[in-house]
Amino acid sequence: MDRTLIQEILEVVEQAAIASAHLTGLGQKDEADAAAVEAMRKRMGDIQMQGKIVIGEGERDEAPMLYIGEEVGSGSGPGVDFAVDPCEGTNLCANSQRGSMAVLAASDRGGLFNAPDFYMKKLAAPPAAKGKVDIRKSATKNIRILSDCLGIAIPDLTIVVMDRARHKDLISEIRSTGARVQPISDGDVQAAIACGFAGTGTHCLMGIGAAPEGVISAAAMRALGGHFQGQLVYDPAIAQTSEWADYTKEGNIKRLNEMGITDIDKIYEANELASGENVVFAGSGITDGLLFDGVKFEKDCTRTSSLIISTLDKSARFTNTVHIKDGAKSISLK
Ligand code: VTB
Repeated sequence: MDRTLIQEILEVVEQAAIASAHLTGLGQKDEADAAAVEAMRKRMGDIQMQGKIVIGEGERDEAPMLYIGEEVGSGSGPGVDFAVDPCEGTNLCANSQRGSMAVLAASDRGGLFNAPDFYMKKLAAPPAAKGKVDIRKSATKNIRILSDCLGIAIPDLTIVVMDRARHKDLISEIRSTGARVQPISDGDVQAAIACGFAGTGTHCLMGIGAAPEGVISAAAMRALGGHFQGQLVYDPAIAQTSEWADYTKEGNIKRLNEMGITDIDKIYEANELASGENVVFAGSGITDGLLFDGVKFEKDCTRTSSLIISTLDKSARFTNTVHIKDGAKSISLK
């Protein structure tokens, strides 16, 4: 991978965000997702690379595009692996709520963990707490460590947790320390990455979300130097999701083993989930969010706001792009 890829990858997420944004607020989550998938795939096709989707919309038989194993790009050039989530937070997009975005992570061949479509217990925290907080420790202990590392009093810490039945005890425990809980309905990628920046008002992400999204968060946090750890969740009694109504713990363990994952309780560090020599995270807002704004449609242009974090040049670029319409007469500065 080289730096020229950064610009191309930016355009990939911008195009996906614009495509989904046309459907914001229409209550059509599948359509919003499909539009982003199509736009992402189309723009990827123009990149000189031998790209491969390692985390995508699912297996080939359940997803017509951006399925796991799909080859993307021109077919010549560097080998690049992609973990994509073209419309992260489809419910947020469909309901015109904050926090949906088009995201991907890219790395050299073999540089991203091929996460199964399972759940993952996650812990994300700012760079100052990297390696000090630990997913093996209790929430109470981690909050004390976080407070010490950040120099922020516990009552001033905000811990983001997905608003799910499985987190009832976790939320009670966090509140009992005096720290604030911010429950979110969706979008734990944005919450995890927000921990990597000071000033976002988000100090830590705790709890269980989807594993594929965990790899994308890990790539961003690795490039930022933030803390991220993940552990696969295979017990339906812990995940407490209707998605797994017909699944058993034993069946899930068998599925993991069949995928070659035998150390099922392994705790993955950010640099194991995103292990390539170089990793790039790219996200573009569909709706407004903590990190960047959503797509704005104007008379003569469309504006996108994005973030690219890259180990290639050790940068986090916040970009605003004006996409100019044919025949545009007036483009305002902001
Ligand atoms: C998780 C989370 C995502 O969807 O995948 C969630 O990681 C779905 O979780 O950020 P449930 O199955 O518990 O509803 C998101 O919130 C959005 O894609």
